[in-house]
Amino acid sequence: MSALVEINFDGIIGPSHNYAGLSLGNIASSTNAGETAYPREAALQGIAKMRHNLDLGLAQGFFMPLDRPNMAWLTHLGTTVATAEPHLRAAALSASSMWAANAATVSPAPDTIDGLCHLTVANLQTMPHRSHEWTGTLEQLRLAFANPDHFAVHAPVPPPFGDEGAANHMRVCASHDSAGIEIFVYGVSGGPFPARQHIEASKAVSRLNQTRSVLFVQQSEQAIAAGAFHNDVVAVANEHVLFTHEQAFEDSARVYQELRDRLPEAEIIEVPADKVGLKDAIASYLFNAQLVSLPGEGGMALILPTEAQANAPVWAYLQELIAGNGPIRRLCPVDVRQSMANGGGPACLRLRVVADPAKIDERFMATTQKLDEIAKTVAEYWPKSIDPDQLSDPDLIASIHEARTRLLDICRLSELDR
Ligand code: SUG
Repeated sequence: MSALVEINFDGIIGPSHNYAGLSLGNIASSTNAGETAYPREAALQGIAKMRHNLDLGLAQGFFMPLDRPNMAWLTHLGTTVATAEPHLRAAALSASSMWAANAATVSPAPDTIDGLCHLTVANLQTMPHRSHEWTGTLEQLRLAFANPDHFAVHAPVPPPFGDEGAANHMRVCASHDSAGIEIFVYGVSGGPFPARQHIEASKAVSRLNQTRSVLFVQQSEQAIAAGAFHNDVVAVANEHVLFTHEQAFEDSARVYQELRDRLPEAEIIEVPADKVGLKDAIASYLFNAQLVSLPGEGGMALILPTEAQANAPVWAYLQELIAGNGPIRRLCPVDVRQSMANGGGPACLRLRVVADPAKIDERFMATTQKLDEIAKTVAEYWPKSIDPDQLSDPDLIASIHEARTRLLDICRLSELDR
């Protein structure tokens, strides 16, 4: 009897959430640089999304925010919060671990040679503010997925090969608990913007994760240049469905053919550029939806950012999509605007793990009651607002630290308090 289900682990949005404009090639991050951020509201939006997904009958987990500012990182750079240049201070304070899709690449047990569920932590080395996430992430994943009979957690691929985790990885399979084809999407060039996923990193992750059936696919230069800094901004897969923009891949015909050859029941929903242009796709984060299988005969649902509903061509396309007889039956807009303003949609906020929930440390598994307690702590301790020019304020730094400590405490995860 297989007990494997898809669990979405969301990164709880940390108390230092701010808009520092740190991600070149991420249009929302650049556009909103310098704006006032609202960490409390941001975290409550994330918690409401988790609650919504629990209410749909989906399994849900979460990760703790990392300790910010990262003092150890600043020390290695020979500086401190007080003396650091503003760009380094902002990088040390970033709450970017909220985007759990970049935490690791997960290859579930049915896909791997040794039958374990493998997780390789992403090195995120292209962006300085993300390059120091992996130590805290590794520590947390080793705790959550500690059971060696079911999981293997790997340290990141070494530099210089950039790896951005599950944001550039898709899995196509007949059902979550059957063997899948794992698609690793890498970039070669992004025009004016960096290609953050290196093919050598993708290959290394596929080896570490012991995957059996893989496809290495080049992301289109056009997509990266238009602002798709990760593949999950232009494509998403769930079970036998690949939902993708026409211009997501350099050679889409080959990708579709390979998929159909290996899994005849694969269904490819390609959104044509003349219905939804890359610009609207990226501004609305249409593809950064969580494409999920609802329990029972519910079919699939797209958990979309409200920005997709507000975009006329995108919403018109989606109405047409669900009116047809396809696998996607339901649209669920969710408000994650605070994260969206830094380029992080519903799918960025979560890491998918197909596993038996009973084998995971239960402290990381969500229930409505736990989410209520977390929301209470957030409401009490998360800063209401942060302006970028406040980042050196010692009182703010102290309150950010205290907020996280309180959260770890109520989640019985104080061993992560370092
Ligand atoms: O890495 N934004 C993140 C958004 C990550 C989205 N994740 C996925 N697509 N899976 C990034 O670009 C902005 C931080 C700032 O500018 O303050 C930032 O890091």
